[in-house]
Amino acid sequence: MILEGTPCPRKDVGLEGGVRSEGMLDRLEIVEGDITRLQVDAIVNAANTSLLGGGGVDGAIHRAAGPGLLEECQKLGGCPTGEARITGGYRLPSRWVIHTVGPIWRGGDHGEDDLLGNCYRNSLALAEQQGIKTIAFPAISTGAYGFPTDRAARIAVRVVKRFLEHSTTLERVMLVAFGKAAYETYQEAVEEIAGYSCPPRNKEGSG
Ligand code: AR6
Repeated sequence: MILEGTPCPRKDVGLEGGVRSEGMLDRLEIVEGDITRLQVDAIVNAANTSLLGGGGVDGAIHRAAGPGLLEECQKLGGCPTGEARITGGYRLPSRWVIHTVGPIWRGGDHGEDDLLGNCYRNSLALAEQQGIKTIAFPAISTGAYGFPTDRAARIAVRVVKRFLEHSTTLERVMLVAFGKAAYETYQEAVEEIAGYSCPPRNKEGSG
């Protein structure tokens, strides 16, 4: 296992109102750990509009990918908030990196929710265009950009859920929680929005 924690969901209790999105339920997973170690087709970077690197997950991705990533990013000419761009993954285990720019939290009435939703939607659309089957997202905007984590988790789950209801090419979408609290926040969001229970973190067999 590369990551700690138990993928979620395992338990399919269906969606409320009798509408079952058969495939969606086992294509959305919550995992805890370092996104740079994930063996997926693409990892998403929570970048800034320059696309020239920074701290947080952006810094970790650039460090793990090596200088080739920055060289390619320099040719992209930046990226507006809410949009997404794709590059290679260089020394990362993932073949691609999708860079998206989350909104800076300014109290919630400056379009932050829509912009954050756009990040997930545009990244997933780009992945689909590229034929990517497995993709992992960090909790965009919830670090340096100050977006409240529970609100961001609900937006992430809602957008991914809707997208998967229409996508036939994406096989697995992972929401990566960096730490226990973030994992629990995602658990709650999945239970509330997708209508199923996640297993407790680090259940049986992990101590
Ligand atoms: N794996 C998974 N998640 C991580 C990792 C990791 N290795 N490292 C941090 N996180 P942030 P933002 C989580 O600040 O808020 C950068 O300087 C972290 O706990 O990385 O979108 C950019 O260049 C948090 O939940 O991104 C921008 O200037 C989440 O990733 C700015 O920060 C996002 O935190 C973007 O801020």
